[in-house]
Amino acid sequence: MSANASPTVAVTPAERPAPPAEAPAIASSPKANAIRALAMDAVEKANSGHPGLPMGAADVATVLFTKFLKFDPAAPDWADRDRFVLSAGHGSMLLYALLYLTGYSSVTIDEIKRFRQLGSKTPGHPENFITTGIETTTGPLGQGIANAVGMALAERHMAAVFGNDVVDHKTYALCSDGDLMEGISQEAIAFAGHLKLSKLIVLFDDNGISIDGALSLSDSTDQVKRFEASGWNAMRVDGHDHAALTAALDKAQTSDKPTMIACKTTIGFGSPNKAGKSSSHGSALGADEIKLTRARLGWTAAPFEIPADILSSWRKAGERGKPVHAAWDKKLAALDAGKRAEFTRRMKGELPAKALADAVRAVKQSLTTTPKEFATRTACEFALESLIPALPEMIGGSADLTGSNNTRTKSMKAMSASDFSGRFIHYGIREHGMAAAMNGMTLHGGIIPYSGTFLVFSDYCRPAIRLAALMGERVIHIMTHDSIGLGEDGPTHQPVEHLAALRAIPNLLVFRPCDVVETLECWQLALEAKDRPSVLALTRQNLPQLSPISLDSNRCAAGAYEIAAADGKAEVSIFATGSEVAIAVEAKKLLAAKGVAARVVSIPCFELLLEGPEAARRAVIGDPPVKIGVEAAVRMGWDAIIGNDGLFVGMDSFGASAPFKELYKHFGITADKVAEAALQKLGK
Ligand SMILES: Cc1ncc(C[n+]2csc(CCOP(=O)(O)OP(=O)(O)O)c2C)c(N)n1
Repeated sequence: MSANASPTVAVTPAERPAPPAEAPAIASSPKANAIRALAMDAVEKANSGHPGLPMGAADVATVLFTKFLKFDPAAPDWADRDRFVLSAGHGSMLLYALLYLTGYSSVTIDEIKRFRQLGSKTPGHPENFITTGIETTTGPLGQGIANAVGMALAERHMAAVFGNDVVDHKTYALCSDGDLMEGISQEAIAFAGHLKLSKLIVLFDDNGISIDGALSLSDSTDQVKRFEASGWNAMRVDGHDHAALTAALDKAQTSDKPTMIACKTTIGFGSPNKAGKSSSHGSALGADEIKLTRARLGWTAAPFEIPADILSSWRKAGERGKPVHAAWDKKLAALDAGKRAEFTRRMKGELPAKALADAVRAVKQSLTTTPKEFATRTACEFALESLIPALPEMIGGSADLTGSNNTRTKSMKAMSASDFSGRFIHYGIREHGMAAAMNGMTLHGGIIPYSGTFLVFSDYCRPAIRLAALMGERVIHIMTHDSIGLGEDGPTHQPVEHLAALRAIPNLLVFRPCDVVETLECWQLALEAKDRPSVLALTRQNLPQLSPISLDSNRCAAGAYEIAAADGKAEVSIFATGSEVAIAVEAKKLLAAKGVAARVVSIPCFELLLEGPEAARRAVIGDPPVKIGVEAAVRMGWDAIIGNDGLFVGMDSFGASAPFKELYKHFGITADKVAEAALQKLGK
């Protein structure tokens, strides 16, 4: 709470104590009351949900949606619409009410009646893949504001490339105390302030209440000062005073910095006994309290009914964007035809198929004549040197590990507050903020973002990666230093459980290529996976070029393939990923010297193998007497391939600090150990 700080705009309202049960009617906006009534009714009917935030933030949302937000309910995907992110996703009824009232066809009154029911367009938290008009999936607090930063950054980049005539919109986010308490919000705020994302406007629902009670139980941050310290323009307003809100939003329109407006509100506004209390946060008000609240707000319509004049004035607000949209269509039509086609292609997320195919083929051709012994992180940079010129939508970055991740090619200019046309982003040491901003960039459209950090820090990105997978968004994470093979940095930096943990996320592709050819092919697959995120786990240490090159096909597309066939009928199948494929190939030679025929299968992507046709899976896994998995990581997940009686050579503890070759020996991940294990199982 920040009651002692001086206001920048309008008045700082006094604390509003909850009024007694018999409180008299209060002056309130009928439009905002429509939101309040819908939130009360829907939560009551579902007997589940969060009425407090929608009731408290109804005035803020009303001013924003009726006076400022540029949108067209008839064209929810209009490229130049303002983006609105409800970062506090638990207040989903605020968004559903707004979509219904302004006239989006996705949310009807029947859908509001089906709030939180199976198959409805109104699930507990906003899901952008379910309900048209919702920009991003929120619920895990803090993600939305970081998504908004990515959206605002994407807007600046696209404007730099295609011009302000066709790209000129704002990004608004409504955040709660919880959003701003989460650590990710600091990453997002600091990054946005540094980049002077002046078209980003955060509306803070400053109600001083969270689930446990008053915010004073756990926080005493002055949020205005905090934002100011991060380079924002910040102000305080009475969040129920439409004139004050309008003045603040007006001021934000021309700011040269991102703006935060702390809107002092009362959670559960209008409820005589629950307003200002955490009891209105996350459960139905109850029939009696709803009755009292209606009386207090002067709301006489039946449940789920919006009086015609109020609905009509909301619908009129929804029509505001129509002429603006029509004018924009003309601006798009006036663009040079090539530029227009490119803008449209990029916003649709379509790849330049021929350019990509040509780039991949050219690199393969060069590797046919000049094989490379590269670390796969270097192989990644090698691939990027050809992919970056071919795909202008690729925007790279790193969380301060650029030289280690090899994600920046020679031609890439860094993005900055004074030049957003660059294609490389220095995210700073902000892995979580980076991953969430990348989600926002993809959601904005026109961009395929890729990151860089160490695989061990995928834990720091995980909540955002999970949401990318849930939303089905193409973001690509380059995660290097993918095992004990990173050596001397030791166990804090050596991932052992991370591959398994990432493979556990549904809809995420986890690639671990074994050499330069597979790295290129995995890049191609990640780019082509329009509806899912990918992680590429890459090595620090050099690896030989082992994969046979197929100019016209992508061997990694099946998830696994036989990289070295057995001489004769295989007694042993060795399955390996990434850096351990070379070890498996050595083990095969050792077994051959003992008269044992072995084959080696490289598995660059478990998901593609396990999702693929059963016959292909059976064929590549085969059924030899001995199956061995080799991966410098934990066994979890491997039984799907080697069976629970399969052998596994990998890690079952944390690593250690030493040169990498010594570590492989120390932890027994060597060709000798693989061959030994196979011979023992065969009784030889
Ligand atoms: C990362 C995360 N942690 C916890 C929760 C559970 N949760 C939902 S709302 C909330 C806090 C509510 O306080 P506030 O953000 O101030 O929202 P308000 O009470 O104003 O609606 C919590 C802890 C969550 N959604 N996301």
